Amino acid sequence: MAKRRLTRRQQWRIDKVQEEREKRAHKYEGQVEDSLSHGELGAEQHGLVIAHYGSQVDVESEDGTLHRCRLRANISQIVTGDHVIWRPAIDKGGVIVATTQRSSELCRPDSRGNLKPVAANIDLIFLVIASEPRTPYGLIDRYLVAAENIDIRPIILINKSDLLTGDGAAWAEEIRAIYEPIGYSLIATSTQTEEDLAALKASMQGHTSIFVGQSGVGKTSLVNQLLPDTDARVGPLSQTSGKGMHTTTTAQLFHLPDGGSIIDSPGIREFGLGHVSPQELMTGFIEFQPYLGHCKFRDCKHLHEPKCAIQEAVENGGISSRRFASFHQIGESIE
Ligand SMILES: Nc1nc2c(ncn2[C@@H]2O[C@H](COP(=O)(O)OP(=O)(O)OP(=O)(O)O)[C@@H](O)[C@H]2O)c(=O)[nH]1
Ligand SMILES: [Mg+2]
Ligand SMILES: [Zn+2]
Repeated sequence: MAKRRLTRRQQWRIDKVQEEREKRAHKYEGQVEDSLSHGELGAEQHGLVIAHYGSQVDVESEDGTLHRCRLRANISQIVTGDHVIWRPAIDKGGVIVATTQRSSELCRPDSRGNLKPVAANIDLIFLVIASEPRTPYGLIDRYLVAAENIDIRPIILINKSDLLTGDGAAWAEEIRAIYEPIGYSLIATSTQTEEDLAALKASMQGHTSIFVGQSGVGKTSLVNQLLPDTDARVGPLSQTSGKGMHTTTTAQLFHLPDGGSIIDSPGIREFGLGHVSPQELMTGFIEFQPYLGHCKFRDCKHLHEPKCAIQEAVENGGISSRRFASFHQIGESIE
C-alpha cells in the first residue's frame, strides 16, 4: 500500500515537473518575442557560438566578450562554431535573431540513431584515441567515414602515450601500420608527462579544429594542456568497466594562444552509421579508390562477390584485413 501511494505521488511529481517545464518554455518564448517587439534590444551584431546549453547559448561578440543568449523561436538548431546575428539585451545577455550559412557541419548519431550536428565551420578533425580505454578499430573507421564524407581528412591523435607499454605499445604500432601508409597523419601525445605537444600545436595553427572520440580518451585533458588558463572538467574512468564517464556534456570552443581554435566535444559510446549510403561508405575507405572499377561485376559491393578487386587486394596484402573487416561490418549494417 505504501509502495503504491509512493508511485502515485511520484507520477504526480513527474506530471508537475513536466507542466512547469512547458509553462517555462512558453514564458521564455514570450519573453524573447516581447523584448524583440518592445525594442528592448540593441543593434544587430555578429557573434560566434562557443557553447550551447539546452535553450541558451554562449555567444562571443566581435570585441571578445561573452554573452549568454536566448534563441528566437524560429531558430532551430544552433551548434558550437556557428556564426550568428544577435542583439544585446538592456541588462545582460541577448537574443540570437539569425544564423549564417555553415561552411562545414560535423554530425553524429544521437541515442536514437538520428544524425545531429555537433559543431559547425570546422576545417580540421582530430580523432583522439587511446589504449585505455581502448578505441576499437571499428569506431576509428566509422569516424573516418564520417569525416571523409564532409571532405575533411582527420588527423589521428594517439593520446596517453605514457601508457603505451606491452600490449598497448603493440596496439599503437598496429594503428600506425594500418593508417599511416594509406594517408592518415598520426600524432602521439600525453597529458601526463612533459611530452612534446609541439607537433599538435603546429598542426592546429590557423584552423578551427575539433577533438572527437570515445569518452575518457583525454580530449578535455588535452584542451587543458594546450590552454594553461583553462580548467575544464576532466573525469576519471569507470572503475568497473575502465571506460570514460561522459564528463564533457556540451561542445565548447576555445581560442588557442598561437592562433586558431579548438572545439572540445562530448565523447561517444557508439557511432552508428545507419545513415551512410554504400557510395559514402566507399568514399570513407580512401585506400579502396585505386581498385574501384576493376571488379568482375560492375555493381560489385565488395562484400561476397567473386573476382572482386578489393577482396583480392586484401588477400595479397594491398588492403589491411582489419580495414576490410570494418568495411564489411559497416556495409552489412547499412545493407
Ligand atoms: N595516463 C594518462 N591519462 C590521461 C591522459 N590524458 C587524460 N588522461 C586521463 O584520462 C581520464 C579522462 O580524461 P578526460 O580528459 O576527461 O577525457 P575526455 O576524452 O574528455 O572524456 P569525455 O569528456 O567523457 O568525452 C582522466 O582521468 C585523465 O586524467 C594521458 O595522456 N595519460
Ligand atoms: Mg571531456
Ligand atoms: Zn568488388
